[in-house]
Amino acid sequence: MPDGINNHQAQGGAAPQFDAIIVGAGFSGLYQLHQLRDQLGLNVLVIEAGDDVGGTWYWNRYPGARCDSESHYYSYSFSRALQEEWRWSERYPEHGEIRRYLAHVADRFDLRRNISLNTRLTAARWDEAGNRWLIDTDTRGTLSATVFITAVGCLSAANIPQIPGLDTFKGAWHHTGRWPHQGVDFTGKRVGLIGTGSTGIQATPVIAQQAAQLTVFQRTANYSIPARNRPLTDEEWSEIQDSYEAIRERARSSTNGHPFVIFDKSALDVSPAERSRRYEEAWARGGLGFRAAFNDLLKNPAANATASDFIRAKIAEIVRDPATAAKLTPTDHPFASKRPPVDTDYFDTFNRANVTLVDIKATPIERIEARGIQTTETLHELDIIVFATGFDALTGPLLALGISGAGGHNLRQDWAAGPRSYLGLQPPHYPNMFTITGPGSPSVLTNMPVAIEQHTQWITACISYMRAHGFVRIETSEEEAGTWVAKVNAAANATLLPMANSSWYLGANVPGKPRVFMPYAGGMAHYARICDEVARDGYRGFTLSRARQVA
Ligand code: N01
Repeated sequence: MPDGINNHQAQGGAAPQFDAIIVGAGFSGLYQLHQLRDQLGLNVLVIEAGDDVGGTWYWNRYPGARCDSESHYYSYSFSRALQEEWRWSERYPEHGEIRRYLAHVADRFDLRRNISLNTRLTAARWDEAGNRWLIDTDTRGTLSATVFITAVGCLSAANIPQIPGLDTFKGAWHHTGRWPHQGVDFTGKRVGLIGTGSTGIQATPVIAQQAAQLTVFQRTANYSIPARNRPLTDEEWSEIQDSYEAIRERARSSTNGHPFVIFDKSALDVSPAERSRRYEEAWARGGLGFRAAFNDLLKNPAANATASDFIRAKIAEIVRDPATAAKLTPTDHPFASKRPPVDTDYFDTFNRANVTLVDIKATPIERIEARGIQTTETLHELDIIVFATGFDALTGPLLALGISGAGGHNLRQDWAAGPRSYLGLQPPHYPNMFTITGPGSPSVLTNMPVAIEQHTQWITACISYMRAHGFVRIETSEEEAGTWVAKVNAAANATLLPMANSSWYLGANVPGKPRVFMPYAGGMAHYARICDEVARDGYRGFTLSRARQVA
């Protein structure tokens, strides 16, 4: 049993008290625990619904699941020893390897004794009189903490479309974000896969190799860049080790947490021949760094059109059937205005005899029935349906927690028209609560570990400051949140990001969700500077109170 949890409640005692309760044992929760416990000496508990650590990578075990950030920087930078002892095997880490890494981190820093696995938070309530959070759980009753920290990730609430008739389907169906741990055997099966975002694009080529027949149901055609995954050689690894600090520094001082060197020219300031050479080089290198081929691809529509056209031409080159190539060609949004997928043989997979593409904008899904998916055109008979339909991103995981704050506030009601939060770190009316990579912070627009380390370190410094100065309560105001939300909107509007109508950044993928651009697009390094200034100014925008003021 983790430290601090005892059978108080079974004996009818008060809720066990902690200095901090963290929900989620992925990248954020593990590091936040390490800092609060081992730097500040706090009594901390992490609550985790899964039966092991891993967060996103605990749940996302679908075929082909691997990170699109490169392994050597999709990792923690806070411990040089950890960095030196962990050897990544491939350019991009596969889901199992990331889980092994996070399990190693949990063991190495002896974190497990403060993690309560198989424990689901069922509600979190601010107790004004006690100036504490009361955290209801399914297995350990009610716990109490001075500080409540959400480390639930941005992409953890599965979006399963409400297609009529799903319950009548005689085969099996799975959402990629809730993949069975024992895996799914596609051998000899007729498989239908719905969704062509990063996940569907990773899963399609792998499922196609095993299934008898794969039918991909595409609503929006997507740009995708080849990953060019491969094993990392010893020579490459030793080069990485030699320049690790510089790589980390570049990642931290970038706009997106990746250590890419952005070519410092507009795509329009070079000759067509040079532009094409640069795109070819970026395509050959592969990965998300394609966006760094020029410095204005996400700002200038004309510059972006050159990249979009280049990728469209590649699709036409790779896919042999012109009608399929045309369906796969994105036309309704600029490249990278949705999160660009990174693939291994995605477009080429449509050259296989056992793979079919269905454009469900042209022939929408009407219903699911016992034998398969019925579109307006035909019945696709299937044994297995894979929902690669993404997530109720950013707000979904937080709203699922059932959080109620001060003065009768309830997060679901407060965010009915979109998330309102100061710096993406705390909503008004929720004292002593922090949201790691919450909406309004750069989060999903970055290489996540960089955003996570910045947030958790900031939160740790804030709690340390409060304790050093005798503060017991920190809260922000509607005014601060409103000003910050305006900045989040302005930052998005300075880019092409809001131009993708179907983007989950805007909540557009979930019916009924307010259309609000949720992450902060002003750049990771710039955002970190703002957070540092806020701290330096005595936590400007927050009100800090001492015990007697609170009482
Ligand atoms: O989800 P998505 P994802 N009927 O929302 C379609 C991260 N990630 O799981 O575009 C039919 O992008 C939807 O269509 P449309 C990464 O940040 C990271 O693929 O809304 N189709 C779309 O095609 C990524 O961006 C890694 O028109 C429906 C697809 O389903 C994020 O996760 C790896 C539908 C969903 O695409 C989400 O990616 C994988 C419906 N009712 C993912 N509803 C890393 O490497 C939705 N769709 C770290």
